[in-house]
Amino acid sequence: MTADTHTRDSVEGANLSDRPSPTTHPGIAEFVAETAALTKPERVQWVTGSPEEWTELTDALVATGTFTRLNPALKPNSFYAASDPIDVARVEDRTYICSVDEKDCGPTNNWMDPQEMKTLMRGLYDGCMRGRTMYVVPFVMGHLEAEKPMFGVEITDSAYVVVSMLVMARSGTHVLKRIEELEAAGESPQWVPALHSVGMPLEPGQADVAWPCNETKYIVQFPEERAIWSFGSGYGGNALLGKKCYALRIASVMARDEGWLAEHMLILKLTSPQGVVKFIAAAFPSACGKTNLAMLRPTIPGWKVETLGDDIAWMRVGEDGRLWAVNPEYGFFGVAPGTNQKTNPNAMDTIDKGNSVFTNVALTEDGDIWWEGLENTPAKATSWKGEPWTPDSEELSSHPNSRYCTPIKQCDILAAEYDDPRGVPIDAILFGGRRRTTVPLVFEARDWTHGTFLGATLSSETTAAAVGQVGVVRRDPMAMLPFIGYNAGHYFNHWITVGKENDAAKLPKIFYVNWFRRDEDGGFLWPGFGENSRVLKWVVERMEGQADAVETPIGYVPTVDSLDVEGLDMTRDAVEAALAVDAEEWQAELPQIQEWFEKFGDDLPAVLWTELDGLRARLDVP
Ligand code: GTP
Ligand code: SPV
Ligand code: MN
Repeated sequence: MTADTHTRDSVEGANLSDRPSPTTHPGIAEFVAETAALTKPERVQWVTGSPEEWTELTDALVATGTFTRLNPALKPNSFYAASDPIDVARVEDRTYICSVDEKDCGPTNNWMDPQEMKTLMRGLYDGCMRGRTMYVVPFVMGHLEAEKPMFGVEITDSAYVVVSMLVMARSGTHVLKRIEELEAAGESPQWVPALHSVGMPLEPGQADVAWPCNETKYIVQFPEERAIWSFGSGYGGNALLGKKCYALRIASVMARDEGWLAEHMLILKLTSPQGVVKFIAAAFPSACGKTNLAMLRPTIPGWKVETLGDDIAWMRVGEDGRLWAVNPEYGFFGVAPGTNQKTNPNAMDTIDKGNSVFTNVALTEDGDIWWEGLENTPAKATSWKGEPWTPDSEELSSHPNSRYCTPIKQCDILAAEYDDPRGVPIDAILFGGRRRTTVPLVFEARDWTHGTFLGATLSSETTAAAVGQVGVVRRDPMAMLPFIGYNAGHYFNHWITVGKENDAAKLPKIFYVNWFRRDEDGGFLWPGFGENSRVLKWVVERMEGQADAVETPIGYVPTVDSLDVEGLDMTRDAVEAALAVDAEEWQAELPQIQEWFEKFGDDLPAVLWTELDGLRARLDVP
């Protein structure tokens, strides 16, 4: 250690110990003290969640150039941010599940020995917060009043992350108070330590940049310890650690151990014209339509959709044998491009209320935001890269994974049940992906095990939500490929077990959908968005025993007449094409599924092989 850093250490040490510890919780106090000693920040700030603090944080972000305040007449209390172009999406190849035993991580995750990873990362964290503020964000995923609240404490050196966490998760002093109360009552509440740094210390006199980050990135989960270490990125899924890292990767491990499910699913409430209410959960891979379906405005008369969640569902079998779901989040972190008053009016109304952060979209001259697909194309704008942009520009104005971050409470169609810690009983689960061919608009699984097979073999084109090639078909089981915190073979088995140990009649019915099938000219066969209400109607009518279906080798597909296409500008041929099950196309899937299953060796539940054999036989392949 140089004399210089030594001096700074002592100053910082004095700084920290001068203050009374803001928490009586020994574990949290220790996490904060140890992290400060390692990362050596200039100061430590406990995040309260007060409006004054929000103002201070956002003013500071405007001062450093990270934020541009949007025109308050158009988007009150809202901000524009542009990231470093090397930090725009989740980094799956830098994401690790550091289980003690490599076998528990499974063939679909990156693994490193936890001690080795910690040694490596301690090296990166050493002094990484120099010149910065270390923020401590107490948060809870799900309800504070839950029977067993799912607490977390995120330490971060990014004010952008703090502001985003305040939107996306219930955060601040009231959460810390609750942890302390439970602790004092001898309940030892569980909390996940989540450490985040952008990995860009500031030397004395060094000017900051608008989007600090590091070329080296690590997004690491320690499943046995229930701990998260993230380094080098400020982007949503890599940095807002309550979201994918906790509510999916760590929570999926807790769910395995405790007999529940942590899933990459939206939750919606659907009411029919007759007043029949159904709750539907749906798992589609990243940037494949969850937010849009969750907030759908039905085009068919008399039907109503209300939103409960757009990204994550935690589901437990209740005493009544039904599967009850809650959304652990407090905001939406939605894909911007393609969102407009036609495709998703409810999202537009939510962000128009303000209190939102927009990242990597375009900034207009009147201080509003714009992106590809939004109405009122501006004559001039500044692109996400900070360059002048016009409609004639060759480059996109907005990154394809640009996002809005907005409070869920601002959504006009938020269902009242969102605030119920018990959640809602799920009637149907939809799996779906982005496939140009092969997969019909909708079909129904034969039973829970077959539904698990459909989930386990879910395939979709890759999207801009993760760094890497876009448009490549891959298996994305239950839309959880990047989010299963343990061996995916064991995860499939967990799903099978939920079906076995419970009354199948009370569990949700499982369906599979594909809004993205194309015609010969490359156009979408199905109009999508609000028109997807027609598919939801068929799903409800199937559950009520009212809609016809044809039994095909892959499952139950609507008859052309059972799908309500009244008023749709679609020929009967086009509807048939959207629903078609082509035996040859499905035969071509078989070797791919076989290869996918072989990855898991003995860890794949045998019944999934049986399901594959059944499909093969029904497709008349010897
Ligand atoms: P994550 O937040 O990444 O988990 O994604 P998501 O599943 O919530 O995806 P989202 O609803 O934001 O949709 C991603 C993209 O798909 C957007 O550009 C949408 O406009 C587009 N999209 C959504 N639904 C449909 C649909 O029914 N048809 C078509 N063609 N596109 C759709
Ligand atoms: C996803 O990629 O599935 C998202 C966005 O929902 S992020 O939270 O950044 O992972
Ligand atoms: Mn997601």
